[in-house]
Amino acid sequence: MTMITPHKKVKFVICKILLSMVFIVAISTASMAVSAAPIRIAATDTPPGGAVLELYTDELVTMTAIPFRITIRDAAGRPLTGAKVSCEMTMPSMTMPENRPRVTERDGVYGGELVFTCALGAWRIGCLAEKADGSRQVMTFDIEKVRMK
Ligand SMILES: [Cu+2]
Repeated sequence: MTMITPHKKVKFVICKILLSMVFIVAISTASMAVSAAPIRIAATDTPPGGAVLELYTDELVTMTAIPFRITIRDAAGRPLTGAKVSCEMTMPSMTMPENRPRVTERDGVYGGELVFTCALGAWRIGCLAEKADGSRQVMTFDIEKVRMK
C-alpha cells in the first residue's frame, strides 16, 4: 500500500499551482494577441460608424498578409449580417494589378487577409456588401501610406 507522505503532498500542490500559473500566462498571452489594438479606418462614404475596417498589425507594410475585419451597420444602425462582401484594392495614383482579398463572414463580421503590393502612394480599398434582397452598400476605405518592407 502506498501512502502520500506530507512532503510529497506539498510537492504535488506546488506542482499544481505552477501548472495553473503556466496556463494563466498562456491564456493571457493568447488573448493579448487577439486584443492587440488594430489599425481602425472608417469608411469615407457611409454615415459615421457605418463601416469600419480593422487591420490587425502594428504597422502597414508591403508584401505581408495582414488580417482584417470589416464591421458594417445598416441604415438603422444594426450590424449587417448575411451579406456577400467583396473588396478590391487599388491605388488612386497609378494602375495596379488586380488585388481582391477573399472575404468571408463569421458571426456578422467580415474578414480575411490582404496584401499591399506597393509603397509608392495611397491605397484605396473599395468594398461592396450585397444582401439576398438586392440591397447594396458601398464602402470606401482610404489608406494614406504603406511602408516598404
Ligand atoms: Cu502602386
